[in-house]
Amino acid sequence: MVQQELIASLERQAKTIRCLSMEMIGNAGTGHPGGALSAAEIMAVLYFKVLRVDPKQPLWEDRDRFILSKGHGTAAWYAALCERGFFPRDELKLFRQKGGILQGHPDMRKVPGIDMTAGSLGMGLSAGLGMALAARMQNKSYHVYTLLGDGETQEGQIWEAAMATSHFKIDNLTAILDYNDVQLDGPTHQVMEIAPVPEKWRDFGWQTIECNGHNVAELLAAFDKALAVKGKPCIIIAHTVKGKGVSFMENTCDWHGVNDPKKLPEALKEVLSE
Ligand SMILES: Cc1ncc(C[n+]2csc(CCOP(=O)(O)OP(=O)(O)O)c2C)c(N)n1
Ligand SMILES: [Mg+2]
Repeated sequence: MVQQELIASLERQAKTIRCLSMEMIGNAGTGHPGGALSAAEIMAVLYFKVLRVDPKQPLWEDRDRFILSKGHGTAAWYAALCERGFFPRDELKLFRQKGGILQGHPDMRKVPGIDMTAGSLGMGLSAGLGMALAARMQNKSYHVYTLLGDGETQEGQIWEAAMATSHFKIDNLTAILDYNDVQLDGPTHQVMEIAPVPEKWRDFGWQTIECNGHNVAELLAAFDKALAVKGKPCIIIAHTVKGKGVSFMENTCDWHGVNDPKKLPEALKEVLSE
């Protein structure tokens, strides 16, 4: 596929991910719209270009691993997994419902394509480091990707894992930071400032790459560059907008979780018409 076609198709996938996310959250009347919408392009690029996975063999031993460390962002992840063929669309209707496999937070025992359970923030990078070390010990060539929330990086465990990852010179793991500068209860810089972000990660021995997390071409270039880094881990700092695509959800913590279920049909209408 030529680059322009690839970009256009990934943009379409990101739109589908937004629409399915709003449909799922709308059906359930509950969920986390803000952090799902900010990760739509990241998910599209991962699942439709970057990750070597096979929906027909979800447990293929050489598959790349992906961990959604910000586990509340499941709506976007389930949408991507479904579109990639891991389970049928009907399953999405049971998001956050009894009898379905798609819980609010991801469960590796229930959902094909999910390698790590999450929801308690701060743990995904440590799990990813374990997987990356396992690949090294077993002479496997798979790559591990972990998506972190910016508020999540206030957790101490993230920095313990960051230090260990560079200590072990791990270069088969890429972290992605969904840097939307909003967390559950306010702007991240007000709740507890995490800046200067690239400097902090570099001080911990990481290579850093910054990009616009809603620009598919920039994300593609960032993932390419990250794979070329040798001898140390790399983090893609993706600048994003929480709630991206729904005017009344953008840049606010009010829609971290569902604020007013009655407004969800309007959110779906906005992403459909984008
Ligand atoms: C250890 C832990 N503490 C608190 C929470 C509650 N919680 C869920 S999401 C969230 C905010 C996360 O913000 P951020 O990482 O910036 O995610 P995003 O903006 O992408 O939604 C919090 C505090 C949690 N899930 N786990
Ligand atoms: Mg955030």
